[in-house]
Amino acid sequence: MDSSLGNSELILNPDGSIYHLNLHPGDIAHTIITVGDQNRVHEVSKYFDSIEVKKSKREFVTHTGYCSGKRITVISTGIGTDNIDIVFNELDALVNIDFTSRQIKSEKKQLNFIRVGTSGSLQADIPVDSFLMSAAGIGFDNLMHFYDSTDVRNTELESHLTNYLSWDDYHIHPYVVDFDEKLGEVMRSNRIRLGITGTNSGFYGPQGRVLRLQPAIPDFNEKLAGFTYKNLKITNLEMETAAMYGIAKLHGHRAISLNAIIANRATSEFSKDGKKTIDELIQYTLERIVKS
Ligand code: R1P
Repeated sequence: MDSSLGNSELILNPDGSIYHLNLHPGDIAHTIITVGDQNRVHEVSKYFDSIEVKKSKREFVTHTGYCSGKRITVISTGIGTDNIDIVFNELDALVNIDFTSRQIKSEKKQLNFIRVGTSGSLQADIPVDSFLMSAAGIGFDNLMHFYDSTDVRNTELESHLTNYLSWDDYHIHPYVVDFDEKLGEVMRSNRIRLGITGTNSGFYGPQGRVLRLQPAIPDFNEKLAGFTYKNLKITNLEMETAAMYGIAKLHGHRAISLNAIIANRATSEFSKDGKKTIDELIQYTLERIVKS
């Protein structure tokens, strides 16, 4: 039986690059920083000593270069878990699928993913302009339910949360995936707090923001903020972490999500200089990658 991947499944551009990312195998390093905003790619790569690859398509901008002797890729994912599905599957394909034979390689390469993103805190005591590392991601979107993913999920935390929320009427089935502990150790310091991150499929209603539309679930953020598991609280909301943890783990890669807290939803504050906070998190991240 022909086990090669069909043209409609592994889609390559006429120049042989992968469909959405426009990248060839060899264009990426094994250490990959992901950012949401494509303009943030340059904010990371400006600290590189040299840049050897600069490619883009749609919102997916990639720079690969060297930072203090370490080869690093920085790529923008755009917003949301739907984009994470595309970016993470295509990055894995670049290292673990032979584009000529269209066969999955027998020897797998492991990638390290580090998200440098922004997020809103749900806890009054986690101030704007602080850093937060996601010990786990709770996906309120459905992405991981489309994969055979039970083995990589923290089903114990999932059932605690489901019992606590009692949201059966809302047809929401949160999935939970833990961070990679080894990468967590590399990125950890007194400067960065640990928490459980909620990932949702929108910025307004799905994160409890009310402008003109009324929410279906009353006190969404307050309810999340009240949940505790093994001394960790749900600390923040954003739109990528749970999916990146899930897809990375399913492929056998490592992933860690680092958040610059630029909003505090409990106190209604927003950072006066979020750009500076993000820049500090970028420098923090690069320092730790280079040292590792
Ligand atoms: C929403 O404004 C976006 O900001 C956060 C959310 O996860 C979402 O992608 O992260 P980034 O700043 O990394 O994009």
